[in-house]
Amino acid sequence: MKLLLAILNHDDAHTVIKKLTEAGFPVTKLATTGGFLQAGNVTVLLGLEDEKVRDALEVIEKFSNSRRQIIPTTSEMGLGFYSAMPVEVTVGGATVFVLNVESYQKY
Ligand code: 2BA
Repeated sequence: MKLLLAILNHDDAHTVIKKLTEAGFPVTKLATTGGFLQAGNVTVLLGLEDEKVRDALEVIEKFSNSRRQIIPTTSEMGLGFYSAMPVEVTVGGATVFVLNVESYQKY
């Protein structure tokens, strides 16, 4: 058994979760925040049999899009003067970890 931990862009999360659920995958949604952008994203947990991992990854890949995002940053210009320096980063699609599950119990 595997645990998929997928970090999704906030704008894709609704569709990805809907498609995973429609395909019969159990999903738990967590509200999370990216450390770099300090912006909200969504992390989903899926526990599933090994042979279903590929199907779930296909759904996540299909409905996750990457985006260019410009963020303001500040840098020290000397003499205490700070200038706004916009930085462009590519966010996503999804960042997915596939973990081995040692044990799975329901009580
Ligand atoms: P954030 O940490 O907010 O990062 C958003 C995007 O900013 C990243 O997109 C990446 O393009 C860029 N970025 C991140 N750290 C950077 C740095 N030190 N310097 C320059 N640019 C940087 P993604 O790679 O697609 O990541 C999207 C979100 O997925 C991340 O949001 C974070 O919440 C999560 N994530 C990505 N890789 C991870 C990892 N190895 N472990 C845990 N979480 C991860």
